[in-house]
Amino acid sequence: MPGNPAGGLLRIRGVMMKRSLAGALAGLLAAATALGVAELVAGISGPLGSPVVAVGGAVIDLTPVPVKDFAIARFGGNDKIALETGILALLAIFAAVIGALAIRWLAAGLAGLAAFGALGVSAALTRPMAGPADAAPTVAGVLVAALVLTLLVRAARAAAAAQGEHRRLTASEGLGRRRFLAASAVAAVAAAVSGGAGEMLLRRFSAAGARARIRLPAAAVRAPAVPTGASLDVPGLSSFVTSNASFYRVDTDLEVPQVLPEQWTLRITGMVDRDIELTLGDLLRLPLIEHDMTLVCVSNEVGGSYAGNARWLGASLPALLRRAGNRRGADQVLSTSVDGMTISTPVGTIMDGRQALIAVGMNGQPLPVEHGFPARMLVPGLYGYVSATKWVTRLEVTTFARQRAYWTQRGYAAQAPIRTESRIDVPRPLAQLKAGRVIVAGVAWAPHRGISAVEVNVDGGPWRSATLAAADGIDTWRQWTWPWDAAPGLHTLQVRAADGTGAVQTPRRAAVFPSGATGWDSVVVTVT
Ligand SMILES: Nc1nc2c(c(=O)[nH]1)N[C@H]1C(S)=C(S)[C@@H](COP(=O)(O)O)O[C@H]1N2
Ligand SMILES: [Mo]
Repeated sequence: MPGNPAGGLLRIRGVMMKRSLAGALAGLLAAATALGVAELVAGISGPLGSPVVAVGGAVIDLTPVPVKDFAIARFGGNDKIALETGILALLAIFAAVIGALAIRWLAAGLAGLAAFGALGVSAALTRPMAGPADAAPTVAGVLVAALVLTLLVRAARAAAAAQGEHRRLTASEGLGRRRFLAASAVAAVAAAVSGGAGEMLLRRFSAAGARARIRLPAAAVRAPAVPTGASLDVPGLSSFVTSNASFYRVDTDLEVPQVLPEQWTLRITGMVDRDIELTLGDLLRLPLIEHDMTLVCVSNEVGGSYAGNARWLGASLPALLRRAGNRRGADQVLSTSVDGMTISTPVGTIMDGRQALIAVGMNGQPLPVEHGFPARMLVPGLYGYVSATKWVTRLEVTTFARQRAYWTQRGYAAQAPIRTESRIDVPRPLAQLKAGRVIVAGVAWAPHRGISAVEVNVDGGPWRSATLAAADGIDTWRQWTWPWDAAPGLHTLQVRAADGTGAVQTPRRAAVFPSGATGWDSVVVTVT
């Protein structure tokens, strides 16, 4: 076709397309090697420097509250997987673009890589627990990526140059292409092997082994047995005690903090007569209190599942504050976690006689790692974001005027008692039921006020009293049931509860932000 100008043009465009594709592939492979090598180095220097984790953590902290609420509501416990997938997808797109650029202008591609490196390093270094060593994984990854990109770009250019000389598949073109493919394969294998080795090395930092070796002492103050009749056996109804495995998890951590007991201490400081510092051994030697309480997340939507009930074991938080000598005038305990999370709790609430704990046990076991091992704070009646600091390591006695915590800086309320809520667990939304006797059942909670009544209505008719299961104190939720004579048709069931003061749940719909959702839960079902 040399005589045909249009054909020549097509051919040139075809060659350029191929070059861009080869460049994109080179960019992707360079990025994959960078991540693999970074993981390997993080396996030596520690998990905080892993660039995806560091960037993800920075993204979480910089995300505006409405987007966070959306992510929690939309992706639930999978919000972190969604974030990591998003980061990797963005990285892949940029890597492909950088590669396509590099094949024309290598220096520009390398500059793009350096910009990525700078982003990764600054994210790693600004993470709350990070040290200078946490820059190493990204730096090593970017250096190797630069090498891979350079080699692949040279090989691709050699192949393209041979093809550009208008020869049929000649020896030289075949050689260039083979060199590019071989180099690509080597890069892919290097990425996989270094990444895999890094994953294995990172297991050293796991706290699971240390947790398995902990023996919890017996409680000095046992919780009374859960009354028979507090725990009903209705299929589909939330069990009275939520197992550790099914307890909801909400935190800002992409990677669960791994705290080794021998490195952990709890410091109480600030407006106190004397600072105290406790090791885990010290904490376990204190008289431990067993207490049943329901923990609820402020992000729980009406009818949502971010609530759980457990038997906790821990040291008395008010006793610890008294031992430190908390001064008059201090109205806030600002607790800090190893992950940098800060949570503010009113001193008055902690000291008013309720069982506020530094908890070490959950349902007869050491705290699970994702629920705060080795120790977390708990205050009955308060939403988790103002009370339930996991992996807690420091309590500063201070004032609301002087300091603000993570979520309160982002506009959430500083005073946040858990709102009265009730939920229909069965029947499920849009269930198809047979006419006749149907058991409607669910849970209701108003921690530290207790539940005094639950009522159900059908299709906006009169409110009917549900039967409450026995109460296990005022800090836990209560199951309820209501027998319904269901007639054929489409029906809406609604529920509302009254707390221990007699106050009935408001029908007014309020959003999660800034102090918890309100409104009545409802389900629509079909009866035939
Ligand atoms: N360190 C730390 N503690 C934390 C959080 C967090 O993000 N980091 N989230 C809080 C919130 S918002 C809630 S609702 C509870 C949830 O506790 P769980 O994950 O054990 O259910 O933990 C609280 N403690
Ligand atoms: Mo929460």
